[in-house]
Amino acid sequence: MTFALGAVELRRIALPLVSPFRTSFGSQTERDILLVRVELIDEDGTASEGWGECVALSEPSYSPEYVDGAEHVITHHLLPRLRAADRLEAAVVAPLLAKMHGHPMAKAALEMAVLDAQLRARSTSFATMLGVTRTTIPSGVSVGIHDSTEELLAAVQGYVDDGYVRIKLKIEPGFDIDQVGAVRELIGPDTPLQVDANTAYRRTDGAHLRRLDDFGLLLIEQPLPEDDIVGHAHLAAEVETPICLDESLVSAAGTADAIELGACEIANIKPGRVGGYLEAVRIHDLCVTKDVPVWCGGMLETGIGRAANAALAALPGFTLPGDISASTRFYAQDIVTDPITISDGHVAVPTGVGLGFELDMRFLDEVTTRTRSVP
Ligand code: OSB
Ligand code: MG
Repeated sequence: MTFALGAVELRRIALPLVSPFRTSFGSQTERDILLVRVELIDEDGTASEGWGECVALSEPSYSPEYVDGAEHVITHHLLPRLRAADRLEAAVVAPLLAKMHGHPMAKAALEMAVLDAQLRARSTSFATMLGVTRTTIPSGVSVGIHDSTEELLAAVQGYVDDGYVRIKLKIEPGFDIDQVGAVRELIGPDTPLQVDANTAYRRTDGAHLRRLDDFGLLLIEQPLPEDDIVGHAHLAAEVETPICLDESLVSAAGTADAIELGACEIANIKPGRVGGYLEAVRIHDLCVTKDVPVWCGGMLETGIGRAANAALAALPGFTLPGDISASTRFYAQDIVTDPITISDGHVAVPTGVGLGFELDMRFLDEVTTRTRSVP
């Protein structure tokens, strides 16, 4: 069953966060998200709808992409190339777009919408397509930078009470050693703890970051700028805590190189950052053969991306808890009728058709700020 591309709609939504989320690259209070709706038409003329979520943030502060840019490149450079294809399915999206450099988050949103539609057309789920057998996955939470250590500890305690099995702390110079030590003291030695610097340190910070070795962390995520692979390799030799890459990993080929160089002892896989779920699976497979543990990152997704991530993270190489928290960690209300919830520290792997979510169209319309049909 292959498809022709029918109607395409780009929708922007605004969702307020339940509390500000601050990282070393900035603070967010609201999420401005681009959704892609596609129709795939099968040989009999039957249309199937699919939705993709673009994880680009409002500003190019995490990576070079940003939501207005993603909408522009999709409209003017990516969609015309999909329109020209006569046999569309998720597997051909990346090859069709390969001549356009960069923009992995924009490409991933398109591939995701096509994937959702084709799975629905075939009445099957993403979990089934992936062949996963786990029915639940452990749930970790990402905790932002706070104005004081007291506020940080209160936030962490709340997430521990919610049942999260792994805590990740955002850090930056001036909000690191003391705060991580205080959290370790609060949660005790046995609760898995890790940190994420979002590129806030420099090569000369090795001795400083080595002080984190005292706290029994699972990993240090992306301490150095994304292009500094050799710096991460040096740091990995200097610091006992494993070095994990996030921003640096944008493809399977680049991930293989980073592993080869000793820069990537653990991999954070984010489908949007690497151009889609199919490339994410290839990175997972590569890491399994290289014995590199992987976990699934997050980008404050709605129920669309959160469902797909929960299925992906059920693959066997995802041996560490991901940033797949309950929808309520970020949003008072989700745009799906079946938001991800946490129970006993775990989230259920979605089994519904498509990527595994159903939209709450009433609420979606309420939070929509703009809808455009793209020819
Ligand atoms: O670096 O992992 C990151 C959110 C936005 C951009 C980058 C990152 C994050 C998070 C939150 O840490 C992860 C989540 O969605 O829970
Ligand atoms: Mg990160």
